[in-house]
Amino acid sequence: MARGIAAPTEHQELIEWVGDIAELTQPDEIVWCDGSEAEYHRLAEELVAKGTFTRLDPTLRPNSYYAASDPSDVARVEDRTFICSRREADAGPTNRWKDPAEMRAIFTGDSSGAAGTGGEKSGPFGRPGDGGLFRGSMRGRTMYVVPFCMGPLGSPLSAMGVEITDSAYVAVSMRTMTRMGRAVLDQLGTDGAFVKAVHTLGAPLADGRADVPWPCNTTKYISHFPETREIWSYGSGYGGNALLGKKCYALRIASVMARDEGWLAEHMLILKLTPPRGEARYVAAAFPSACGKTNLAMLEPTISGWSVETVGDDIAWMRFGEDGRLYAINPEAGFFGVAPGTGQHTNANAMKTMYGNSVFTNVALTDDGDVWWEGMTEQPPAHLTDWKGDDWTPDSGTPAAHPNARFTVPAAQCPIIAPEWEDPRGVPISAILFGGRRASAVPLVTESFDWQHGVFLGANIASEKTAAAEGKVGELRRDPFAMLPFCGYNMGDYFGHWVALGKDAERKGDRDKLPKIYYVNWFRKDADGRFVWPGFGENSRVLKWIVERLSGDAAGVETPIGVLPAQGALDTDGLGLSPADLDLLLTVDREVWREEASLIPAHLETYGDHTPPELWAEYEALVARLG
Ligand code: GTP
Ligand code: SPV
Ligand code: MN
Repeated sequence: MARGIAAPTEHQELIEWVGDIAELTQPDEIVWCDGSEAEYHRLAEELVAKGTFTRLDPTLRPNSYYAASDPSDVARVEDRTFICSRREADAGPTNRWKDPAEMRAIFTGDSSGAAGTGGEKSGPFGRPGDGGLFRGSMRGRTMYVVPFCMGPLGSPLSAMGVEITDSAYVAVSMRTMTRMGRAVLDQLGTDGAFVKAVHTLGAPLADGRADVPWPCNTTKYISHFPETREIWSYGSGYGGNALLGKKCYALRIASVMARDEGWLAEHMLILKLTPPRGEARYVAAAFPSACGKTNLAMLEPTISGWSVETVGDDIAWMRFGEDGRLYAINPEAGFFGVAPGTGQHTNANAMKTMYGNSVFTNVALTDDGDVWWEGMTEQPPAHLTDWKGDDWTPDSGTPAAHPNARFTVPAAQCPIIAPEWEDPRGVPISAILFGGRRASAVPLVTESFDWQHGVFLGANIASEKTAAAEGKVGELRRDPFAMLPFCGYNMGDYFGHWVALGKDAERKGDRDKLPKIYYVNWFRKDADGRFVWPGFGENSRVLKWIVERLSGDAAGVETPIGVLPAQGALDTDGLGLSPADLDLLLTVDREVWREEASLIPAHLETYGDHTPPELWAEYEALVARLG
């Protein structure tokens, strides 16, 4: 950890940029993070002293901390998230757009519109006193310079960034979530490319003003400049808004890089599945936020002889290799997972992963200095301190943990982490799963007819909203490819990119090497509102059918919406599902699906002439099959 202005690098562009941001934001001090364990401990100590962190009992959970956010700063703020492309059409109808010059003026007060050039002004961001949210926003605070790498260091599939932040919570979290510090500066050398990411809590400490445990601002901006590959985040300390390597870079900016360079940056888990006999397969799956990626990635199969290992739980970067196969890396080094619902019976591997070296945000505190949340154990403790800091008992009538409470843990601690999870070449993907929360209509599993039909299924993902973002929980919304909040450009063009990759493969004669695409739904409910499918470890049965389909060993029946397991092909032995349950999970009700199909044109029309004609053709074909 280097204090003061002396930079531990000779990368001139980086040094100048850090100087510019310091001049704009006016921190008391600049610290270059080296990513060492000693630095982590020192920052954690400082956070304990400030009241942001509460140290958990080290005999129960070593080197672990509890943090409670400001009650207003608990999730991603989608309506404050902006894509500032030069042309509004490039942000598309589902992102909030602002002109880049206008957004810069809001941040820096410099209305000249020239990014990074000072002209006749005193600095690159205009004169002090010109206003702008970032001007002086770090006063009284330390500015941390956090060099990070998304993906294994040195992998041709990886990419680097530097986050400047005035939050020590962000700095320590970035150490868990990314490869961070000295080694990244070394890799950057004197002229390596990096994404510039600036984050401020927007809570400067004016003369003598006391700090609070979770500083933030009621004004928030999560802004992306896709053409210049920059991120500016203001006013929030919450993960998805503040850990800029994650959703802001690895999805929003990276999806633009991927479009330009012919690869894919996706909201997907990556898992390795090994059958009792036969070779291991790698599967990627996109489900919307809080819809089961972490759980599927760490699944404990209930069927004997099968094993699952984890490669990633939230983001996949994928590129076609020389051999025509699609290779994926997990760009992250940690898990930032949903705590509620995670327990010994649902996700024992996640529980083991967070044995120590973990940060828990917005969970509840037990009286003996550990953490708890709904679903961790069947019986809640008799007394807790809830996420708001209030006394809590099982009779309180409110959740003890916020529904979007999260754990932050190193991926390497996962007991089933795949040995190849950091392989610089990535892992070859055999199947891609799409899915969401659907109480009705959508079967347990559907196989697409081909890549293009699979793209159509991904484009039509609809899911009931969860607590991962601000807004009404439970409302059904379209979340194409589980990327609605994360696509950094026009979603219609993104569909086109997926279609084009399939056509490329076909042209090269690699059609059969494309991953097969499936649609799954663990969340079907019966008339009493009960989940019909037991989910979690039992989802291995669906993975089994999928892998057996890949090797031609499982039977399927064609339906108007895709191929479903033939009778008896899905292993449901010992589940005790009634014939009515099975029927609900594995049949396509034409009437219901005509209704579903009738909603598709309005969805595709959202993107106007950016919607690829191939998706309209898929829609027409669906309607024809439904009769
Ligand atoms: P993000 O980190 O927000 O992107 O979410 P995620 O997709 O990784 O979601 P996660 O696996 O953390 O699951 C979120 C919630 O869904 C948890 O409360 C889980 O208990 C619940 N869940 C996960 N898998 C299943 C399942 O198979 N069935 C049911 N009923 N619930 C599930
Ligand atoms: C999600 O909301 O999809 C997450 C958590 O994985 S966050 O990093 O906050 O976006
Ligand atoms: Mn996510």
